[in-house]
Amino acid sequence: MFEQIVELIEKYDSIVIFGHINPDGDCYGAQVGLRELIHALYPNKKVYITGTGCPRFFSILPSMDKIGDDIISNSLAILVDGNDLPRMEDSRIFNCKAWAKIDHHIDTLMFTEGPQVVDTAANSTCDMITGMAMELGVDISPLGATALYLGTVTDSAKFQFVTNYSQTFERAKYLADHGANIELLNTILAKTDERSVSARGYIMTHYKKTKGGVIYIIYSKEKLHRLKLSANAASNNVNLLGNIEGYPIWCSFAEYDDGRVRVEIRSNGPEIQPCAVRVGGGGHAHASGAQLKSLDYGVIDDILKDLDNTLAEWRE
Ligand SMILES: [Mn+2]
Repeated sequence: MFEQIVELIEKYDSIVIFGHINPDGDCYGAQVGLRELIHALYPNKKVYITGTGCPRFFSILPSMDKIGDDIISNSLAILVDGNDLPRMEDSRIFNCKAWAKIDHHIDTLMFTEGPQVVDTAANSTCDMITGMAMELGVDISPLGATALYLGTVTDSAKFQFVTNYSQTFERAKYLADHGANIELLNTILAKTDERSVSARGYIMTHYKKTKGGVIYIIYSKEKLHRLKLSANAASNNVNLLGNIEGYPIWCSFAEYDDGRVRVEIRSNGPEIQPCAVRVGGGGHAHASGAQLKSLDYGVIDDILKDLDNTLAEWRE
Protein backbone atom coordinates (compact mmCIF):
# COMPACT_ATOMS: atom_id res chain seq x y z
CA MET A 1 0.00 0.00 0.00
CA PHE A 2 2.83 2.39 0.87
CA GLU A 3 5.38 1.25 -1.78
CA GLN A 4 5.26 4.43 -3.86
CA ILE A 5 5.71 6.67 -0.84
CA VAL A 6 8.61 4.55 0.44
CA GLU A 7 10.25 4.73 -3.00
CA LEU A 8 10.04 8.50 -2.88
CA ILE A 9 11.39 8.61 0.70
CA GLU A 10 14.38 6.54 -0.48
CA LYS A 11 15.25 9.21 -3.04
CA TYR A 12 15.43 12.14 -0.59
CA ASP A 13 18.00 12.73 2.16
CA SER A 14 15.97 15.59 3.58
CA ILE A 15 12.28 15.23 4.40
CA VAL A 16 9.85 17.66 6.03
CA ILE A 17 6.60 16.34 7.52
CA PHE A 18 3.73 18.85 7.40
CA GLY A 19 0.56 18.88 9.51
CA HIS A 20 -2.69 20.78 9.08
CA ILE A 21 -3.92 24.17 10.31
CA ASN A 22 -5.13 23.95 13.96
CA PRO A 23 -2.99 20.90 14.66
CA ASP A 24 -4.56 18.18 16.83
CA GLY A 25 -3.22 15.05 18.51
CA ASP A 26 -3.56 13.00 15.35
CA CYS A 27 -1.74 15.45 13.12
CA TYR A 28 1.10 16.04 15.61
CA GLY A 29 1.30 12.35 16.59
CA ALA A 30 1.46 11.35 12.92
CA GLN A 31 4.28 13.82 12.29
CA VAL A 32 6.38 12.50 15.19
CA GLY A 33 5.44 8.86 14.55
CA LEU A 34 6.23 8.99 10.83
CA ARG A 35 9.59 10.58 11.56
CA GLU A 36 10.42 7.73 13.96
CA LEU A 37 9.30 5.22 11.34
CA ILE A 38 11.53 6.80 8.66
CA HIS A 39 14.47 6.95 11.09
CA ALA A 40 14.01 3.25 11.92
CA LEU A 41 14.33 2.46 8.20
CA TYR A 42 16.91 5.10 7.27
CA PRO A 43 18.84 6.32 10.32
CA ASN A 44 20.90 8.82 8.28
CA LYS A 45 18.10 10.77 6.66
CA LYS A 46 17.30 14.22 8.00
CA VAL A 47 13.62 14.35 8.90
CA TYR A 48 11.94 17.51 10.21
CA ILE A 49 8.49 18.25 11.61
CA THR A 50 7.01 21.72 11.06
CA GLY A 51 4.07 23.71 12.45
CA THR A 52 3.05 24.39 16.06
CA GLY A 53 2.28 20.78 17.05
CA CYS A 54 0.59 20.17 20.42
CA PRO A 55 2.65 21.92 23.14
CA ARG A 56 0.56 20.12 25.78
CA PHE A 57 2.56 16.96 25.04
CA PHE A 58 6.03 18.50 24.71
CA SER A 59 6.90 17.18 28.20
CA ILE A 60 6.92 13.63 26.82
CA LEU A 61 7.07 14.08 23.03
CA PRO A 62 9.38 16.24 20.86
CA SER A 63 8.79 19.93 20.19
CA MET A 64 8.64 21.16 16.62
CA ASP A 65 11.66 21.97 14.42
CA LYS A 66 12.63 25.45 13.31
CA ILE A 67 13.49 24.98 9.65
CA GLY A 68 15.10 27.45 7.29
CA ASP A 69 13.74 28.13 3.81
CA ASP A 70 16.84 26.49 2.26
CA ILE A 71 15.92 23.16 3.88
CA ILE A 72 12.30 23.47 2.71
CA SER A 73 13.28 24.02 -0.91
CA ASN A 74 15.58 20.96 -0.90
CA SER A 75 13.20 18.52 0.77
CA LEU A 76 10.50 16.02 0.08
CA ALA A 77 7.27 17.13 1.77
CA ILE A 78 4.99 14.57 3.36
CA LEU A 79 1.49 15.83 4.25
CA VAL A 80 -0.19 14.00 7.10
CA ASP A 81 -3.79 14.18 8.31
CA GLY A 82 -4.84 16.79 5.73
CA ASN A 83 -6.27 16.84 2.27
CA ASP A 84 -4.24 19.23 0.31
CA LEU A 85 -1.34 21.71 0.28
CA PRO A 86 -3.41 24.81 1.27
CA ARG A 87 -4.71 22.90 4.36
CA MET A 88 -1.15 22.67 5.75
CA GLU A 89 -0.16 25.01 8.56
CA ASP A 90 3.31 25.85 7.20
CA SER A 91 2.49 27.43 3.84
CA ARG A 92 6.09 27.01 2.67
CA ILE A 93 5.03 23.51 1.62
CA PHE A 94 4.53 24.92 -1.88
CA ASN A 95 8.31 25.47 -2.12
CA CYS A 96 9.32 21.83 -1.51
CA LYS A 97 10.89 19.65 -4.20
CA ALA A 98 8.36 16.81 -4.18
CA TRP A 99 5.23 15.77 -2.28
CA ALA A 100 3.53 12.73 -0.83
CA LYS A 101 0.42 12.42 1.32
CA ILE A 102 -0.95 10.10 4.02
CA ASP A 103 -4.47 10.93 5.19
CA HIS A 104 -7.85 9.60 6.33
CA HIS A 105 -10.09 12.54 5.36
CA ILE A 106 -12.54 12.31 2.48
CA ASP A 107 -10.52 12.96 -0.64
CA THR A 108 -11.48 16.09 -2.56
CA LEU A 109 -9.14 15.00 -5.40
CA MET A 110 -7.22 18.27 -5.17
CA PHE A 111 -3.87 16.62 -4.37
CA THR A 112 -2.12 15.67 -7.59
CA GLU A 113 1.50 16.49 -6.68
CA GLY A 114 2.69 12.95 -5.89
CA PRO A 115 1.88 9.54 -4.43
CA GLN A 116 -0.75 9.35 -1.73
CA VAL A 117 -2.40 6.83 0.54
CA VAL A 118 -5.90 7.84 1.61
CA ASP A 119 -7.98 5.54 3.81
CA THR A 120 -11.26 7.16 4.82
CA ALA A 121 -12.16 4.03 6.79
CA ALA A 122 -9.18 4.60 9.13
CA ASN A 123 -10.04 6.26 12.46
CA SER A 124 -6.88 8.31 12.43
CA THR A 125 -3.79 9.04 10.40
CA CYS A 126 -1.78 7.61 13.32
CA ASP A 127 -3.70 4.35 12.91
CA MET A 128 -2.67 4.31 9.21
CA ILE A 129 0.99 5.01 10.01
CA THR A 130 0.93 2.21 12.60
CA GLY A 131 -0.37 -0.06 9.84
CA MET A 132 2.45 1.19 7.62
CA ALA A 133 5.07 0.32 10.29
CA MET A 134 3.57 -3.16 10.68
CA GLU A 135 3.40 -3.68 6.91
CA LEU A 136 7.06 -2.69 6.52
CA GLY A 137 8.16 -4.80 9.49
CA VAL A 138 9.57 -1.78 11.30
CA ASP A 139 10.38 -1.83 15.02
CA ILE A 140 9.19 1.64 15.94
CA SER A 141 10.87 3.43 18.89
CA PRO A 142 8.93 3.86 22.17
CA LEU A 143 8.72 7.58 21.36
CA GLY A 144 7.17 6.82 17.96
CA ALA A 145 4.77 4.35 19.54
CA THR A 146 3.67 6.93 22.14
CA ALA A 147 3.13 9.57 19.43
CA LEU A 148 1.09 7.20 17.26
CA TYR A 149 -1.00 6.11 20.24
CA LEU A 150 -1.80 9.79 20.90
CA GLY A 151 -3.55 10.18 17.53
CA THR A 152 -5.12 6.72 17.75
CA VAL A 153 -6.80 7.56 21.06
CA THR A 154 -7.72 11.22 20.39
CA ASP A 155 -9.14 10.93 16.86
CA SER A 156 -11.27 7.94 17.88
CA ALA A 157 -12.53 9.83 20.99
CA LYS A 158 -11.03 7.09 23.17
CA PHE A 159 -12.02 4.23 20.87
CA GLN A 160 -15.63 5.39 20.46
CA PHE A 161 -15.45 6.15 16.72
CA VAL A 162 -13.88 3.07 15.20
CA THR A 163 -14.73 1.42 11.89
CA ASN A 164 -12.73 -1.78 12.36
CA TYR A 165 -12.19 -2.67 16.03
CA SER A 166 -10.20 -5.81 15.30
CA GLN A 167 -7.69 -3.92 13.15
CA THR A 168 -7.55 -0.88 15.43
CA PHE A 169 -6.89 -2.97 18.54
CA GLU A 170 -4.29 -5.03 16.67
CA ARG A 171 -2.49 -1.80 15.80
CA ALA A 172 -2.90 -0.43 19.33
CA LYS A 173 -1.37 -3.70 20.60
CA TYR A 174 1.63 -3.17 18.31
CA LEU A 175 2.06 0.30 19.86
CA ALA A 176 1.75 -1.07 23.41
CA ASP A 177 4.24 -3.82 22.54
CA HIS A 178 6.67 -1.17 21.27
CA GLY A 179 6.67 0.82 24.50
CA ALA A 180 3.92 3.42 24.03
CA ASN A 181 3.61 5.31 27.32
CA ILE A 182 -0.15 5.00 27.54
CA GLU A 183 -0.43 5.76 31.28
CA LEU A 184 1.38 9.08 30.97
CA LEU A 185 -0.61 10.06 27.86
CA ASN A 186 -3.87 9.28 29.67
CA THR A 187 -2.82 11.46 32.60
CA ILE A 188 -2.06 14.43 30.32
CA LEU A 189 -5.26 13.89 28.31
CA ALA A 190 -7.44 13.79 31.44
CA LYS A 191 -6.04 17.01 32.93
CA THR A 192 -8.26 20.08 32.96
CA ASP A 193 -8.30 23.44 34.75
CA GLU A 194 -10.93 25.62 36.42
CA ARG A 195 -11.19 27.97 33.44
CA SER A 196 -12.11 25.03 31.17
CA VAL A 197 -14.62 23.77 33.70
CA SER A 198 -16.43 27.13 33.82
CA ALA A 199 -16.28 27.40 30.01
CA ARG A 200 -17.89 23.96 29.76
CA GLY A 201 -20.60 25.10 32.15
CA TYR A 202 -21.32 28.09 29.89
CA ILE A 203 -21.42 26.01 26.71
CA MET A 204 -23.76 23.40 28.15
CA THR A 205 -26.25 26.01 29.33
CA HIS A 206 -26.12 28.51 26.43
CA TYR A 207 -26.50 26.45 23.24
CA LYS A 208 -29.38 27.15 20.85
CA LYS A 209 -31.60 25.03 18.61
CA THR A 210 -32.86 25.64 15.08
CA LYS A 211 -36.49 24.99 14.15
CA GLY A 212 -35.36 21.78 12.45
CA GLY A 213 -33.55 20.54 15.56
CA VAL A 214 -29.89 21.35 14.96
CA ILE A 215 -27.97 22.32 18.09
CA TYR A 216 -25.53 25.20 17.70
CA ILE A 217 -23.54 27.82 19.55
CA ILE A 218 -21.99 31.02 18.18
CA TYR A 219 -19.01 32.59 19.93
CA SER A 220 -18.17 36.18 18.99
CA LYS A 221 -14.63 37.18 19.92
CA GLU A 222 -16.04 39.44 22.67
CA LYS A 223 -17.83 36.44 24.16
CA LEU A 224 -14.67 34.33 23.95
CA HIS A 225 -12.67 37.07 25.69
CA ARG A 226 -15.21 37.11 28.52
CA LEU A 227 -15.00 33.32 28.79
CA LYS A 228 -11.16 33.53 28.60
CA LEU A 229 -11.38 30.91 25.88
CA SER A 230 -9.56 30.78 22.54
CA ALA A 231 -11.55 30.15 19.36
CA ASN A 232 -9.70 26.85 18.94
CA ALA A 233 -10.39 25.72 22.51
CA ALA A 234 -14.08 26.60 22.08
CA SER A 235 -14.21 24.69 18.79
CA ASN A 236 -12.52 21.65 20.32
CA ASN A 237 -15.37 21.54 22.84
CA VAL A 238 -18.04 21.02 20.18
CA ASN A 239 -18.76 17.48 21.39
CA LEU A 240 -20.04 18.84 24.70
CA LEU A 241 -23.22 19.48 22.69
CA GLY A 242 -23.29 16.00 21.20
CA ASN A 243 -25.36 12.89 21.77
CA ILE A 244 -28.34 14.73 23.21
CA GLU A 245 -31.40 12.55 22.61
CA GLY A 246 -33.37 13.76 19.58
CA TYR A 247 -30.61 16.08 18.25
CA PRO A 248 -28.37 14.18 15.83
CA ILE A 249 -26.50 17.27 14.49
CA TRP A 250 -24.56 19.77 16.56
CA CYS A 251 -22.14 22.51 15.57
CA SER A 252 -20.21 25.56 16.72
CA PHE A 253 -19.01 28.84 15.19
CA ALA A 254 -16.06 30.56 16.87
CA GLU A 255 -14.62 33.91 15.84
CA TYR A 256 -10.83 34.34 15.88
CA ASP A 257 -9.28 37.65 16.92
CA ASP A 258 -8.56 38.40 13.25
CA GLY A 259 -12.26 38.02 12.39
CA ARG A 260 -12.20 34.63 10.67
CA VAL A 261 -14.62 32.03 12.01
CA ARG A 262 -13.94 28.36 12.71
CA VAL A 263 -16.91 26.10 12.02
CA GLU A 264 -17.16 22.60 13.50
CA ILE A 265 -20.04 20.27 12.61
CA ARG A 266 -20.74 16.83 14.10
CA SER A 267 -23.47 14.27 13.58
CA ASN A 268 -24.51 10.86 14.81
CA GLY A 269 -27.23 10.74 12.16
CA PRO A 270 -26.94 12.04 8.60
CA GLU A 271 -23.64 12.68 6.83
CA ILE A 272 -22.81 16.38 7.18
CA GLN A 273 -19.52 16.50 5.22
CA PRO A 274 -21.31 17.77 2.04
CA CYS A 275 -22.62 20.77 4.04
CA ALA A 276 -19.05 21.63 5.09
CA VAL A 277 -17.82 21.23 1.53
CA ARG A 278 -20.48 23.68 0.31
CA VAL A 279 -18.86 26.42 2.42
CA GLY A 280 -15.31 25.53 1.42
CA GLY A 281 -14.54 23.06 4.21
CA GLY A 282 -14.44 19.29 4.50
CA GLY A 283 -13.45 16.40 6.73
CA HIS A 284 -15.19 13.18 7.59
CA ALA A 285 -18.72 11.97 6.87
CA HIS A 286 -19.85 12.70 10.45
CA ALA A 287 -17.20 15.20 11.64
CA SER A 288 -16.35 18.15 9.44
CA GLY A 289 -15.12 21.71 9.66
CA ALA A 290 -14.81 24.88 7.65
CA GLN A 291 -13.56 28.41 7.96
CA LEU A 292 -15.54 31.59 7.23
CA LYS A 293 -13.94 34.92 6.33
CA SER A 294 -15.96 36.76 8.96
CA LEU A 295 -18.74 36.46 11.53
CA ASP A 296 -21.49 36.83 8.95
CA TYR A 297 -24.81 35.84 10.54
CA GLY A 298 -26.38 35.50 7.07
CA VAL A 299 -23.83 32.86 6.09
CA ILE A 300 -24.23 31.09 9.44
CA ASP A 301 -27.99 31.10 8.91
CA ASP A 302 -27.49 29.50 5.47
CA ILE A 303 -25.30 26.77 6.98
CA LEU A 304 -27.90 26.07 9.68
CA LYS A 305 -30.65 25.91 7.02
CA ASP A 306 -28.53 23.48 4.99
CA LEU A 307 -28.11 21.33 8.11
CA ASP A 308 -31.84 21.55 8.87
CA ASN A 309 -32.60 20.31 5.34
CA THR A 310 -30.06 17.51 5.65
CA LEU A 311 -31.68 16.44 8.90
CA ALA A 312 -35.21 16.66 7.47
CA GLU A 313 -34.26 14.46 4.47
CA TRP A 314 -32.60 11.92 6.75
CA ARG A 315 -35.65 11.76 9.01
CA GLU A 316 -38.04 11.06 6.11
MN1 LIG B 1 -7.03 12.86 11.94
